[in-house]
Amino acid sequence: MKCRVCRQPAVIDVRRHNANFCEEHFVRLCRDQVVKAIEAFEMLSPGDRVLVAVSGGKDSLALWDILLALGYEVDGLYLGLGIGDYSEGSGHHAREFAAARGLRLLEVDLRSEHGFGIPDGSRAANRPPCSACGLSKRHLFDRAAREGDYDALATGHNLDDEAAVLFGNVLRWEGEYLARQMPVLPAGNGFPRKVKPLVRLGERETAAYCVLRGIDYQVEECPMAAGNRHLGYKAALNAVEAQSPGTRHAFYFGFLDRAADLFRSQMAEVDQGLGTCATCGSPANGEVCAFCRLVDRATGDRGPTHDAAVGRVPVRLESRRDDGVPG
Ligand code: Q46
Ligand code: ZN
Ligand code: ZN
Repeated sequence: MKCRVCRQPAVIDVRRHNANFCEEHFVRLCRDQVVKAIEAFEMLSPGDRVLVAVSGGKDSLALWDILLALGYEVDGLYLGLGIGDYSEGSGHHAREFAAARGLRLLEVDLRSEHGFGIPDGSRAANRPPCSACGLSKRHLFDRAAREGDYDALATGHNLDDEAAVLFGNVLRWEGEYLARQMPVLPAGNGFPRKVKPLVRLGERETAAYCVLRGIDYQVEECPMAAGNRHLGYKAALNAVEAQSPGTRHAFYFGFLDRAADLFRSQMAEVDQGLGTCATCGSPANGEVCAFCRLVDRATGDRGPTHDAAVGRVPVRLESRRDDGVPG
């Protein structure tokens, strides 16, 4: 097995590209794929200040490393979800990565700052954990990017994630979600610009990138993911990809090229009528935003915000489920 570029012994095969690579050229391939995505979708401009949502897993740490190598000014943001050992481990990996490189890592802790962790809060609010978690992440990431005046918020969603979310949304013809399933969403309505620079890399590649770069990441998956639909969609696409390498890429990028525009009008409809949350100042459908309503329910607070707004507004409209993954 020889590297396609230099003919030296290869360390990894990438079936989608029908090629093998040595360490140096694989690392270069990953960075080139990120550059390609950034340029094709005009995600970032040179000199942008970027905030990366860091979970301590392979994707977000690979993303942070690659954006730094490409010369962007990048800080990290870690959100403590209060999910026992999993959160302990993920926080540890995020902090280690930042400390070893002298990087700035912002931290928000759901339990100490908002009074609940995902397992207990979702139970109290009677919401599936990944739904409460996704809503909390979107809200707190957006808020941190806005308050820190970053040019963009970057997340580590990779090709496998995005294709699986697309698959789920297509199976149910979720027009609003399909309208938002772009690798870049412009700033506006109080939301920061959001970018997904890893959409041209699969998760096997981000894992290999971390190993080759000596990045120690959290391998353990979140225990709350077990049995969720997203994993089922991923498994289904893995089976198709194993039979026919390149199908996942063709499915996702074919959608972006040929179908995404058909759903755009639904995005505009959803964005109309967004106001400002009376409690926290974030964008909101109604008086109080979905996150503040979640906090009320998760902490059992039956104060005025709860009485005024809980249950009145369908959370799905405001929640802009644009980052796809259950989290
Ligand atoms: S962290 Fe959160 Fe994920 Fe855990 S609770 Fe679900 S959404 S699975 S990526
Ligand atoms: Zn090589
Ligand atoms: Zn709010």
